[in-house]
Amino acid sequence: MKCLSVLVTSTLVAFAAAVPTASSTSASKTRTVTAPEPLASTCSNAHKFTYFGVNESGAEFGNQNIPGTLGKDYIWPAPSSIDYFVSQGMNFFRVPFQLERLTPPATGITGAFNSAYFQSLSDTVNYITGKGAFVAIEPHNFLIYNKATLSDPNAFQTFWKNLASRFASNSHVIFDLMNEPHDVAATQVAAMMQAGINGVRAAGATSQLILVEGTSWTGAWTWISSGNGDAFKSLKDPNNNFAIQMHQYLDSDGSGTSPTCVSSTIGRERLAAATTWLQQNNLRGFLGEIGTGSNADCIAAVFDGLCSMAQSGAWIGVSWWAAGPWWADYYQSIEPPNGTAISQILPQALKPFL
Ligand SMILES: *[C@@H]1O[C@H](CO)[C@@H](O)[C@H](O)[C@H]1NC(C)=O
Ligand SMILES: CC(=O)N[C@H]1CO[C@H](CO)[C@@H](O)[C@@H]1O
Repeated sequence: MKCLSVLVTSTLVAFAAAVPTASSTSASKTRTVTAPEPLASTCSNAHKFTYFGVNESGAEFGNQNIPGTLGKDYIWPAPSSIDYFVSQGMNFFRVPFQLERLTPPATGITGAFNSAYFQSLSDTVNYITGKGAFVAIEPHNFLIYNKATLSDPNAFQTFWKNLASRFASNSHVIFDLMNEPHDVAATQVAAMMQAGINGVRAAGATSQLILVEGTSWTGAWTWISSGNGDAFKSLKDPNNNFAIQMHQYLDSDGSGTSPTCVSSTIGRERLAAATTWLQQNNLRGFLGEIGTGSNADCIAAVFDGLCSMAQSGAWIGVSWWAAGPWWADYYQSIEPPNGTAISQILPQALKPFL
C-alpha cells in the first residue's frame, strides 16, 4: 500500500468509510491514511472488466453547424490524450462522431462518406488500435439525423454495412450503433439495433464486438421502465458477440448536468435492476457513460457502483464521460493534464479497477 501522507483529507476518509468491504476493522482503520487498496482487497470477489477507458469527445461538437469547420466547430481527440490513458493502463476509447458530417444530408445515411471526415475518423481509430487499445465508434445522434428521427431499418443496416466494411479487418474496432435514442418506442429502437447488427455482420466484420443502446438515453436506471428490458431480450447476432450499452449519471435527475451526487451509494442503487436483468437474460452489459463531480459522495458512489458491477460479472466494460480537447473546466472532464476528474476520480474511483 502506498502511503499518501499529504492526501489525508476529509475526501479520502469519507471515501474509505463509504466503501463497504469484507475486511477486518483493523484494515479499515489503516485505510483512512492510505491510498485506496488494490481492487482485490477493496472490492472483494470482483471480476476484472475487459474494457476500461474514457469517451474521447470532440468530433460531434457543434452539431448546430453542419458540416461545420474542423478546429472551430468540432475537433478530433488529441493523440497525447490517448497516450496518457494508455499509459495509465486503460484499453478502451469511445469516439463519438456526427452522422451528418460523415454522411451528408444531400445524399443521406446510405450515401457516400465525406472523405475528409472519414479520414480523420479512420486516423483516430488507427491511432488508438495501433496502441493496442480498443475503440468504439459511435454516431452521437440520439437516433436523429438532419432533424428527423431515423426510422428506416433498411437504411440503417446499409449505413452500418458501409461503415463496418471499412474496419472489417481491424479486430480492435467496436461498433457502437447509436448514441442515446430517446422519445422513440423501445421496440422501434430495438428493431433499428437489430438492423445495425445485421449490417455490421453483412460487411464481413464478424469478429468484432457490437454495442447496442436503448431508448430513454439508454439509461441503466430506466432500463426496465422504458420498455428496453422487454424489447432487447430478443436481439440476435449471428456471431453472438454483442453487449448492451447503458449510461448512468448520479445526479438527482440522472442527466449528468450537476456535480452533486444523490448519495455515496447511488451508483450501486441505480445499476442494480439493470444488473439483475442482464444476469436473468444471460446478456452482457457495457457502461458506456458515467460521470460525476469530484467530491466525496461522488467519488465513493462511482467506486461503489463500479464495484457492484465488477462483483456481478455481468458487465464487460466501463467508460468515463469524458475526455476531449475542448471541455475546459467542465466538471466531468478527464482530459489530461488537469481536467477536473484527473486529480481524484481517476486515482480513487477508476484506477482501482484496472
Ligand atoms: C488547467 O490548467 C490551465 C493552465 O494552467 C488552466 O488555465 C485551467 O483553468 C486548468 N483547468 C482546470 C480544470 O483546472
Ligand atoms: C451528460 C453529458 O456530459 N452530456 C454531454 C454529451 O455530449 C455533448 C456534446 O457531445 C455535451 O454537450 C453534453 O453536455
